[in-house]
Amino acid sequence: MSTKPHLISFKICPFVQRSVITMREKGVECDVTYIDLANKPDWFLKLSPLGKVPVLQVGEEVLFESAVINEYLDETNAPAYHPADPLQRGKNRAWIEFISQILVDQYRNSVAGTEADFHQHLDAAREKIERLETIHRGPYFNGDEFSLVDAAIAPAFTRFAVLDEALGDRLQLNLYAKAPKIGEWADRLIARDSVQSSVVPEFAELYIDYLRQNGAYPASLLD
Ligand SMILES: N[C@@H](CCC(=O)N[C@@H](CS)C(=O)NCC(=O)O)C(=O)O
Repeated sequence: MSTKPHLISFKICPFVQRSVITMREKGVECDVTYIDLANKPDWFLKLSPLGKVPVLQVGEEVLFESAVINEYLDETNAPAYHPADPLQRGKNRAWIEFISQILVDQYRNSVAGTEADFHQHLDAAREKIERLETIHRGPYFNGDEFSLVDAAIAPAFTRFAVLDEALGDRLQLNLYAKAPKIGEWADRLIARDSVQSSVVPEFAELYIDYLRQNGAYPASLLD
């Protein structure tokens, strides 16, 4: 039997991507099973208490919630990406939760059915990005070293970049106009090997297809 952890994934899930980035950064190998969230297998529902990915199986044990999985990976594979100081570690955890809300805004923005909804959720994400601008140290969230906060936000940058690449002239996302440090952070993280290799090669097509299948406003601009 394999001793590698087993990740249960959905190819375009940003929360799964967080854990894959952490594994890539730390050189942790894992087995991956992709599932279709529109048709969840029974074995998955038995494992995942909330019916959500990511799930990480470690031997007979099951972990869920991306922030928890990332802390487990961090604690069991050096070097540590969470600060040693309890106050700083707590702050990092708090900002990871804040960034989870950007992922929610980003999801709602991308699948919005109308232009008004699209802008409402884009504005919510932009507001949070501008707030991050006031506390971001650079080049990474805590300064020189990559951290779990960097792993947490990179999937948002990945998805906004795909939308910008496909539809930038029509959508005018302008996310970083008032947050130049966050714009640089996005470019730096997107260029990182761990982030590049954290999604399947056909990610951009799958993502756009998903928006089309969901009747999303941004996808309607492609036709
Ligand atoms: N808080 C969770 C969020 C995970 C999540 O929302 N995963 C989505 C896919 S990106 C999911 O599995 N959704 C299935 C559902 O809600 O039915 C985490 O950080 O792991």
